[in-house]
Amino acid sequence: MGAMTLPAMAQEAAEIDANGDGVMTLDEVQAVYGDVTAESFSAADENKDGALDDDEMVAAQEAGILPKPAE
Ligand SMILES: [Ca+2]
Ligand SMILES: [Ca+2]
Repeated sequence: MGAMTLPAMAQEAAEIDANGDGVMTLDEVQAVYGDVTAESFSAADENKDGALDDDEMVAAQEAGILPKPAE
């Protein structure tokens, strides 16, 4: 455990973003949260570009669309 200066959300997003391109695709999200459906992903993808950025991920977690990171 290091990087204590990073917000927990940013750490989690970095873990989900397997290829490090700054956005999370459905495949990447499902690799971490296997029960996330395409429907849930689409609901979280507010700008409908087919990927979640940090803001969309946080908003979706706050809205209960996607699971929050384990505490
Ligand atoms: Ca990615
Ligand atoms: Ca998006």
